[in-house]
Amino acid sequence: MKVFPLLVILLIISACTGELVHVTPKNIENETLLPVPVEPFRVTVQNGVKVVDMEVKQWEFLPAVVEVNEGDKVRLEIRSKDVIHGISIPFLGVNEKIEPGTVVKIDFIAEPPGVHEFKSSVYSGVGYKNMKGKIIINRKG
Ligand SMILES: [Cu+2]
Repeated sequence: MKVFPLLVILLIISACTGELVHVTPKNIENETLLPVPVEPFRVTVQNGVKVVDMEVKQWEFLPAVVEVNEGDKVRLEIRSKDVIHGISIPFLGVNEKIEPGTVVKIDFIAEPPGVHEFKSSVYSGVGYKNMKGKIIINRKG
């Protein structure tokens, strides 16, 4: 019975480290049996500003992709649903701590066009390295 040793090895590995069985956004993409959490991309226009209602939790940003148009006035309003997180948005030179119970507001004019990445900047547990997102700025015209 060749399956047995492999099974024992897997059991030992999974008993030793929680990380191996931990579900991260990366392996959700590859795992068709797991339901993929879908939350609406909430954006409202307030006084000409596109306000994006963002949530952060272990270990993701919702939405993880924010798409706006070049020249838009944008405000990200970010709330933590659990522990302290951070958001680093290099193209804006922004690095903010997000504490539960507070709203972090990040205002900017959408430029330059392109795909700009952001990520968590505060260690918030084993999955924090997966906390990434993108701000897509579509070129005008
Ligand atoms: Cu985090």
